Amino acid sequence: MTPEVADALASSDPVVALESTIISHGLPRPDNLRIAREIEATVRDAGAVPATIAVLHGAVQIGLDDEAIAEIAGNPEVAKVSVRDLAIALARHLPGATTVASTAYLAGLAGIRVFATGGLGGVHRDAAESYDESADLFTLAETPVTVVCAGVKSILDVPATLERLETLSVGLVGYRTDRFPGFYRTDSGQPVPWRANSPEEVAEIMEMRNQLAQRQALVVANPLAEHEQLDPRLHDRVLADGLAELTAAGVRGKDVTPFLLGYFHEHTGGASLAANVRLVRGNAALAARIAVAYAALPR
Ligand code: PSU
Ligand code: MN
Repeated sequence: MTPEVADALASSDPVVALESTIISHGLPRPDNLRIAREIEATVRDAGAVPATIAVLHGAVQIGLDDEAIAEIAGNPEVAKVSVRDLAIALARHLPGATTVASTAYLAGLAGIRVFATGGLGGVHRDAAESYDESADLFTLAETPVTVVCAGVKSILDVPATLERLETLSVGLVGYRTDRFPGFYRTDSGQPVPWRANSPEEVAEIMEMRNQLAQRQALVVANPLAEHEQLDPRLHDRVLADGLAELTAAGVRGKDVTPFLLGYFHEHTGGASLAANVRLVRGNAALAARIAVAYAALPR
């Protein structure tokens, strides 16, 4: 853990956990390094300490220095490390970037209560045959962190993912919206059961969850503004082409999500990348404001 993060946690100052798979596998090199630093700066500007999480040199890193963030962004050998991969990457001293699942898990261990990402993993569109459901869902069912995201990635089966979140008792509120966001798109076409209108309201909900000893995550779904989203027609066309390519190329397992995100970034002339950066930065800023409001609650 960096001294800055350790100090902030020791004094109950606001800290926001950030994942590293989005840097290594979700965003194209070389822009990813600059974007990773911008996301951290966004958290700082909103009054919290960023703690980007990864595994390097046989240790869990909570907070990355310049060298560590450059390694995650630039080294193609960095593995995508979910919860089940953590111990293996650590034991072998392999560099690894943590997913939503493993970042949430490690943030929980470190005592960090708020986490920002782009979009959650979930149930894939062909799941009835492939059984492909992200480990993010299972981990969020037993990890009491608040995750700020732009819904789940639009490459997924969104209604099925919402059903799974309900079954797993993962808390879900829309941030200033009654619609579940669609990652690159403002609206996934699905409603959210509850809405929260301020960081203070989210902090109150977090506090009530503590009092109920709830061990599931709270998902705060924060949409892109409509004028910031990826053009829905371009989105739907590129997604259809990407899914066809995925099948033709026989991509499976943990390569599916990076493949589809990469397909978007290559086939939208930079528009999906711009939307992705905007939504992650929006989530980082909101997460910091929630962490600030939570730290300010009377205890
Ligand atoms: N959100 C983004 N980009 C990403 C991811 C999320 O904007 O690359 C990553 C997260 O690390 C998430 C992972 O946990 O994609 C999901 O992968 P899978 O579907 O294999 O579980
Ligand atoms: Mn999967």
